[in-house]
Amino acid sequence: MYAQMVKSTGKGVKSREEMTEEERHFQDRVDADEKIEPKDWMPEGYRKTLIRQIAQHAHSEVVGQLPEGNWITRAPTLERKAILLAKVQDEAGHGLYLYCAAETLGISRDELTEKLLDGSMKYSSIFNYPTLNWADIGAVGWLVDGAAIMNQVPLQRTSYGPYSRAMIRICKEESFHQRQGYDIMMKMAKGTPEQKRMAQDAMNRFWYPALMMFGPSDKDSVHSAQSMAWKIKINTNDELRQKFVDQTVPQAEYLGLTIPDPDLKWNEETGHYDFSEPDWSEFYEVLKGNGPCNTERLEARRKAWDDGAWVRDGLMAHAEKRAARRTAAE
Ligand code: BYC
Repeated sequence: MYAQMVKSTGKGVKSREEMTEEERHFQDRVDADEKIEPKDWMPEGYRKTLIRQIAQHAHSEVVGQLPEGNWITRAPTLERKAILLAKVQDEAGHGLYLYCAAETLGISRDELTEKLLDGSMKYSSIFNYPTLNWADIGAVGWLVDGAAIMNQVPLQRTSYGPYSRAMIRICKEESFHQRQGYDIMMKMAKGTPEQKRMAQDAMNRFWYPALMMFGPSDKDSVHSAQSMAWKIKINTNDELRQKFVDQTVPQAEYLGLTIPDPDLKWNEETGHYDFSEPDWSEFYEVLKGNGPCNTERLEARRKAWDDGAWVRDGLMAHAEKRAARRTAAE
């Protein structure tokens, strides 16, 4: 498997001969599908890549609450409000499991938050797009959570134990999220002509940003080769994007919605849909901080961090007092 990987994607991955004894042993464990646990020896690059990917994912869960939280007070019915509230709370939970998984690699949650707020760590590009109306909440659940699951189901088999275990629970909840999004889209798409128009408009705006969630095309992906050799990633970005398109097109057809891509068509020979690539220059602009909502999202997170300072201080003071009392009693 490892040899195959190096041959197919090559770049930047050490050959067995270039590895130290420890690295070879580590790679053998990964190849044998053994889970790597926090106290095990691991290459520094493995630790760093995991921290980057897990934290980026955790930040995405937390920032991802913002575009949806925006509609909790305006949900059309009490039932929809309760469902959306539960979903947004789930995202906070996902962030928590992931921050805990990252902490097992020797970095604190505070440090990770600071890196998000100073812009040195990323979160998913998708959350820099606005949710303009209720149909967008359907599109986010269906397309964004749908893309997230496509990426996250294989990550249940990732080589790092705490990450893979966090992912198992997250995936269960994400499936519910995707279904609730599709349910909203079904109501809208089968509703009045105005509701159908809104559903189509949401689809038009979220389709390409959802495709971008899988990251740059394989030829431009910086980390894929090494991350796949270490089984931090199980599939390439393009493989997952293709799977997502193949899964989503029939769902859109069932809704009676049109995918905003005139070149989308079924390819008999490959057994997959051919589709147009997203505008990668837009993707890189969003990554640089120039998406429609980058500034607003980071401002909201900075405000939440500052507003929560008194809670963190209070908890620390309480913990210190308890520790002092315990020491005095000993
Ligand atoms: N957004 O070498 P590549 C969710 C960066 S869903 C921003 O291919 P990699 C949720 C990448 O970090 C979303 N940045 O990278 C859903 C790298 O830059 P750096 C979260 C992106 O890591 C619903 C550069 O581009 N899911 O949470 O091998 C509701 C080159 O890319 C993006 C995850 O994070 C992007 N879309 O592959 C609430 C899943 N794509 O770091 C919440 C775990 C790429 O070198 N993550 N970049 O400066 C992964 O599977 C991988 O990290 C990715 C990227 C497939 C995303």
